[in-house]
Amino acid sequence: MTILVQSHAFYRLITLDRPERLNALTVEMADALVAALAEAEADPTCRAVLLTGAGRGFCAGQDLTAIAGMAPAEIGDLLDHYNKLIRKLRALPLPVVCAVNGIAAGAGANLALACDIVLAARSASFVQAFTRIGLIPDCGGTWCLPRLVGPARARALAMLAEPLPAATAAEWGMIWQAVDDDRLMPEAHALAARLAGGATAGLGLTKRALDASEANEFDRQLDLERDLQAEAAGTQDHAEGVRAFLEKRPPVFTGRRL
Ligand code: LHQ
Repeated sequence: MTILVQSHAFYRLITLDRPERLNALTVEMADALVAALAEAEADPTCRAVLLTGAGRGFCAGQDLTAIAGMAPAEIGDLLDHYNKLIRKLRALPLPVVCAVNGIAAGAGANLALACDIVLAARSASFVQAFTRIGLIPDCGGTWCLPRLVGPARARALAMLAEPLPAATAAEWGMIWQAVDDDRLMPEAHALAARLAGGATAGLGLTKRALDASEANEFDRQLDLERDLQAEAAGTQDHAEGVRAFLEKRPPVFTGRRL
C-alpha cells in the first residue's frame, strides 16, 4: 500500500505513505491516488478531500530509483499516469485541500499546486527540483507556476531549483497559507470539514469556472458563468441558502450534486 485513505465526517483524508522515501511517487502510487479520488467522487457522503504526506516530507517527486536507466519513451508513458492524476484532481467536482507537511519537490510540489487550497507547515518548502537532474517541470508545473507567481518568479523557480520556504510561497500567492507546524493538521482538517459542510455542488462548479477562465476570453467566460450559475441555482443548497438567509438562521447544506 502506497497511500492511506481514511473517512471522516463528509470528507476523506488521503495520505501519501512511503515516508522512508519522503513519499516519492511511483506509478502504483499515482494509480492508487486516481482510484482513491474516483472512489471519493462516487461516494455521495464524501464532499471534500484532504491530501497530505506521512512522516517528515510531503512528497519528493518521482522515485528516482524507479526511473534510473529508463528509456526516454518509458518516461513519457510514466507521465501519462501522473497526468491522469493531475487531470483527475483538477476535474474532481469536490474541493481538495492539500496539507504540505514537509518538503514538496519536483512532481510532489506540482501535485500540491494542482489542489484547490494549499496549506503548508512553516518548516515546509517547495522545490522545482527537475532541472537539477536535467528534466523540466511536469505535472502541470509549467502551467501553474506562471499563473500563480507570475512569469519572472516562475522562471527563476524552475531554472534555479532553489527551495522556496512555505512563508514566501504564501507571500507570493503560490499557496493559500503557511501555518505553524503543530497547527497544520488541525487547520487542514478544520478547512476540509468546513468545505465538506458547505454548498459543495456549488464549490465544484466554482472550480470548473475558475479553471475554464484560464483559457477563455472574457465574453466566453461570462457565458460560462451564466450556464454554470443556472446549474448552481438548481441545487437544493441554493434554495436552502436563500431560505436560511431570509429566516436569519445558519444554512444546512447537503452538497447534493443535482
Ligand atoms: C528519494 C527521493 C526520490 C527516491 C528522497 N526518489 N528516493 C520525472 C520523471 C518521470 C516521470 C515523472 O515525473 C518526473 C518528475 C520529478 O518529480 S523529477 C524530480 C524528482 N525528485 C527529485 O529530484 C528530488 C530528489 N530528492 C531530493 O533532492 C532530496 O531528497 C530532498 C531535497 C527532497 C530532501 O532532502 P533531505 O531532507 O536531505 O532528505 P534525503 O535526501 O536524505 O532523503 C531521505 C530518503 O529519501 C533518502 O533515502 P536513504 O535511504 O538515503 O535514507 C533518499 O534517497 C530518499 N529519497 N527523494 N525522489
